[in-house]
Amino acid sequence: MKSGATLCNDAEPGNYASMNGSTNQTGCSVGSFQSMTGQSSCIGAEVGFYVDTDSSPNQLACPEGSSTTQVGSTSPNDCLIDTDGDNVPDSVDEDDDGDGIVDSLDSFPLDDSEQIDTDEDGIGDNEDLDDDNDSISDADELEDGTDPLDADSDQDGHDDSADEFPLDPSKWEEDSLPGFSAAMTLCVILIVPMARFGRQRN
Ligand SMILES: [Ca+2]
Ligand SMILES: [Ca+2]
Ligand SMILES: [Ca+2]
Ligand SMILES: [Ca+2]
Repeated sequence: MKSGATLCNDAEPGNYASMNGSTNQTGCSVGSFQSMTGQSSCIGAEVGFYVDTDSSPNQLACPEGSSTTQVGSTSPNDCLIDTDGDNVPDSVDEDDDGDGIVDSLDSFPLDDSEQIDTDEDGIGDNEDLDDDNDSISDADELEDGTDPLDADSDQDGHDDSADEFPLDPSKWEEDSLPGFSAAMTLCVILIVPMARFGRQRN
């Protein structure tokens, strides 16, 4: 206020006056701003914003896809990558892509459209047309009643694609006997008649 004046001046934007009788205003420090006149304090830059100059009337937003971790940031360097744009940077966000699956359980922590890769071929189950990589498409497996997430639906050691009875754990091909491999089945077919023939000759 000038000597002899009867009215006080309001502190200007970017400044404040904290005490009655102030003869001058004080500029806001870096990391804070004041957009209004006549204020007694400044406001710390909000999360996602920074102020890198003194006496600033406004705060600056971080570039898209980045955020600060706390209020009062003083530099654009405080803006860190924030994949899901929730103002929690990836470095401190437990779910970087914001798909509801925490990073430690998410096979695609930076892709909110994928979470699981059953056959670990690098293509997420949502995009992968053959989730268990047994050469039978998910659509065909659902139609056939086999498990699209398990290459060996009946757990008999023979993948669905090589199993004529993919839902019957006791056999996997037309000529196989329950519990016998194809080679053993062939032996039984050949040896039993030969043994009989041998007995007949004796
Ligand atoms: Ca985030
Ligand atoms: Ca996630
Ligand atoms: Ca896959
Ligand atoms: Ca399949």
